[in-house]
Amino acid sequence: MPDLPLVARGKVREVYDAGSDRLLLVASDRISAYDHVLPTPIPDKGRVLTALSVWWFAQLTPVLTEFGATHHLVSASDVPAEVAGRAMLVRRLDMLPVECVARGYLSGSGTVEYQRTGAIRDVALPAGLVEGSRLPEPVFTPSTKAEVGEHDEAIDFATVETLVGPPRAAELRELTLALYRRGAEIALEAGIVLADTKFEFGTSTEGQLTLGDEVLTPDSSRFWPAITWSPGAAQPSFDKQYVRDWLTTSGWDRVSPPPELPDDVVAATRERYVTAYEQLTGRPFA
Ligand code: Q0T
Repeated sequence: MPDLPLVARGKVREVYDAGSDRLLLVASDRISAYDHVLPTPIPDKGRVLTALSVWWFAQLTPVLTEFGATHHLVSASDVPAEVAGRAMLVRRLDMLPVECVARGYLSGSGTVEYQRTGAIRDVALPAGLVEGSRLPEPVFTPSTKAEVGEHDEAIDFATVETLVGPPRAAELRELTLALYRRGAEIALEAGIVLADTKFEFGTSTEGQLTLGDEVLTPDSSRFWPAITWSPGAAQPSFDKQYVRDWLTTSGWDRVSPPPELPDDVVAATRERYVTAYEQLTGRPFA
């Protein structure tokens, strides 16, 4: 949409070339569920997720500084008018080919692998955990970005070492866990369980380890309301529960193109994103 060369288009956002060593990340109002992008946008989703990410970059700066690292955000205000509020001007990085996942609770693909093997790749876990259980310690469960349409593939730590070298691999694991711990602590104070999240890192032109992408949003993380947290069954998703519940009862087969969402589901989902932002930041969403 801005008058810049498109570099990449994802399911719910776009990346533009913004000149020498800069990119413009633009979040859309599109929402995905069950691996499909829905035809109905959620008004303000792009602005809420961008504002949340910007807020988290500031919250996490002390952790990054401890590790001699930084983040890629340059400005969320110096952006083209057409995308104001839902765009971030960032430093262009050499991205590391590892999705840095931290999990503090068992869920999703983590539960599936744990039930089969008692571990997630090379990370052994205690017996008796169920969907939604809090882990004794947060764990680093990296993955590789899959080809378009495929799911990310879990990899073991030795594979991370092969991909980025042993010293960088160790740094990624420790920094990922430190960022997750701080993020989960802040979220829990606001009544939100941060079950897991995915970070992406790169190196700056000067060689500094740099946190990229969007951070600790509902699109890159699992947020659960703390008040209903109850291990043993799937936890309600903070943001998409109304959408998933409605799609389930709609009769959609999860294969055909998904149906349009009704207005009440759109409104309730928009409210969930705004509530997540306001609850976490303590600020009204403008
Ligand atoms: C990236 C260089 O393409 C992506 O999403 C699909 C639309 C994700 N992605 C981001 C980069 C970034 C960032 N963030 C950066 N700062 N520098 N590349 C590459 N892919």
